[in-house]
Amino acid sequence: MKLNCGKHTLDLSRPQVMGILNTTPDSFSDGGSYYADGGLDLDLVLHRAEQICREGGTIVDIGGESTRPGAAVVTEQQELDRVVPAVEAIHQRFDVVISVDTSTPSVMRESAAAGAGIINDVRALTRDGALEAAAATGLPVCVMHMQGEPGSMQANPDYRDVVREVRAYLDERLAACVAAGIAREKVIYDPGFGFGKNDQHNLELLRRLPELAPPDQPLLVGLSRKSMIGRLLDRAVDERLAGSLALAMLSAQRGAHIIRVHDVAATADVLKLLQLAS
Ligand code: 7PJ
Repeated sequence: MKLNCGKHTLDLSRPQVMGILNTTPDSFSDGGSYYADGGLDLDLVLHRAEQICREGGTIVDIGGESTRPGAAVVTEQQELDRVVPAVEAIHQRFDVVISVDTSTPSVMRESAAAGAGIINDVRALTRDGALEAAAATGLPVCVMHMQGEPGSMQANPDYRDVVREVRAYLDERLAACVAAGIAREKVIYDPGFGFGKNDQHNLELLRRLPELAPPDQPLLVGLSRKSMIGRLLDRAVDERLAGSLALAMLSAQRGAHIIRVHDVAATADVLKLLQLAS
């Protein structure tokens, strides 16, 4: 399976590592890392992008909105200011696919113009104008499942059959994407681990990962350092590497094509050995 991302093509016959770069002041793991003197520092952003590339990441995922419960609401202009200059700077210097983690139509359009290669939307292109904006870029889109809204989604997640419900939602978003003119093979499925799911829901989604997407659809998984690992293993955010690696390998074995992570080098090692031993 191949994924055409503008001037780059990703080979999804082996799992690809997507490295996380949050240009937010307040994300749970790397929030505020790229700020100096109160503003976003593009040199720090470029340093992180360089690290992701050097360590074996083939996609850099740039986000300008924290979806952590309780995070500050970001305005459209703030998001544009955090994301678009970062996309432009990375695009000029590195031969890597740039993914933008956004639900905002103007951020999709301007990021694509600045060189982005994937649109990654935790709201699955449900905001007004998002489907049209994403379709107009011609880029692949990642549609993620979420139950509820970031501020309250973990209060009381509720499903009869979490796998069937997540799958049905993603199938519905695929149909909406295709109706809007996005090529079917450019729609990436993502169950949205931790987005309106308790630990049992997340574990059931992991166990039955192959049921979550049609076999010919790209599948992205994000579990890196998430609070489920913290709760199941009783580990603080900076003690979740082993747990994250275990889940990255499990996901790849169960069919994930793109693994979204903070710890790129360690994940790339694990996936390389998995490939060699498969
Ligand atoms: C995900 C994401 C995910 C996709 C975040 C965090 C929260 N995008 N953005 N999938 N998670 N596609 O990293 O813990 O799971 S932000």
